[in-house]
Amino acid sequence: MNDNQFAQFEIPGMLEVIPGVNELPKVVLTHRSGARAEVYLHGGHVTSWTTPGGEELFFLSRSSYFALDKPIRGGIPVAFPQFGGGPLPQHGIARISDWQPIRTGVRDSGEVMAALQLTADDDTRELWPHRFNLVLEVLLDATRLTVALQVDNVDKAPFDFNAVLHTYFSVGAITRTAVEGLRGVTYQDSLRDDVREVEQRDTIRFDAETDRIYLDAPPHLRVVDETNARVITLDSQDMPDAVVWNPWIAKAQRMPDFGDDEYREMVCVETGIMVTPRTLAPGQHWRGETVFGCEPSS
Ligand code: TA6
Repeated sequence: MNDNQFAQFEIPGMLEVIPGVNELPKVVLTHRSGARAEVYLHGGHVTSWTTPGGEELFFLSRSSYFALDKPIRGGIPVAFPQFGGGPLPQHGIARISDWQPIRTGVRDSGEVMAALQLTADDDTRELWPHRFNLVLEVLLDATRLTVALQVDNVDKAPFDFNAVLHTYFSVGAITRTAVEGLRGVTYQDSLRDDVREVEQRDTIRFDAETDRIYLDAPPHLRVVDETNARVITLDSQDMPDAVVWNPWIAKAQRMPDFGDDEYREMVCVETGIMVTPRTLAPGQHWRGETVFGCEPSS
């Protein structure tokens, strides 16, 4: 990355583009409160969100790859246009592609904004033969991080897509962590041949591998991190489904870019279009967002 390649996007004291791990370029947003966020151009991948007091709220594996042909393990992988397995690479092409910054700024109320874009090219069309624009917009203030995905069909034919923020949260201890807001929601259990059942629990706790897709989930979810006495809130718009995932022991050991014991310090609560793909006609636009908030727990 040469020095002035991204100079036009930088805002002194609030937004810079600097070399990250393995010299991969990352956008660093700093809010006047001291809150910070980091987004790698590789994958359009948010890897860090810290409070004004310096608490890291996203999990990032100490074994993560930072390589152009591999996804980063942790933060917010963007799954597009496919969620999970299928004809494309696992979780699609967006998280293993290189994005470009397209705009940055500071709102009147002080939020710091950065938008990155992935545009279809020969490489993506080789895997997925459609012309699209995918934009990730990040907005940072003292207590919230808003992450929006926008898809434009710039092709002459419709296409179907999934779009997911596959968010990894850092927690003090998975055995003292709870996910709330999903009682009464039908889920598909990825560990039991996608059997569908209704969530009976107000508070979901963890004592084994958990991998469930909740269909038509409520827009407001909570991740209660008892060890750190904090609650992460998720408020989504047009992100109809949610996933709750922890690999637990055996799966953690099978993942080369994930420490054997790291399952203890993370939980994924993912938001987006996971099950029924959305269809975009030529010229159509979709936008979904999740507002992440952090508040002390009583
Ligand atoms: O969202 C849950 C999930 O689909 C799990 O089944 C697990 O595979 C996880 O995503 C991580 O997938 P990845 O391809 O990033 O290793």
